[in-house]
Amino acid sequence: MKLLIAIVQDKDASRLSNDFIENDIRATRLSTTGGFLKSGNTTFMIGIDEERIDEVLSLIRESSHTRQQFMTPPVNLDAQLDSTSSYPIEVQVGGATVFVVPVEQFHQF
Ligand code: 2BA
Repeated sequence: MKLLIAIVQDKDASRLSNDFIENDIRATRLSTTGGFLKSGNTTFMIGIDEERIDEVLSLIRESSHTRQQFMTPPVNLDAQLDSTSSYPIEVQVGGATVFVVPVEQFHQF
């Protein structure tokens, strides 16, 4: 068994959640926050047999979209006055970030 940790954008999470249910894939959905943009995203924890990893990755790939987002960097008071550092910058987010982690033991009591 492996644990897939998949970080997806909130806009893609509902569809992916439904895809998991339709395909009998057990998942736990967590509300998380991106460390860089400090905006909400969704993290799925999926315990799955090794032979189904590709199936899960395909579902994640199909439902996760790349989007452009804007973020305003924090103002640096030490910077020179003509600095453009407080202007919004465009950041590309997604599709999905996925970690595949070995599972030593799995119990359900
Ligand atoms: P955030 O940390 O909010 O990052 C959002 C997007 O901002 C990232 O998209 C990336 O394009 C950009 N970004 C992140 N850190 C940056 C930096 N230091 N300088 C410039 N641009 C930066 P994604 O790479 O698609 O990541 C989407 C979300 O996935 C991240 O949200 C974070 O929650 C998670 N994530 C990505 N890589 C991760 C990693 N190695 N470990 C843990 N979480 C990760």
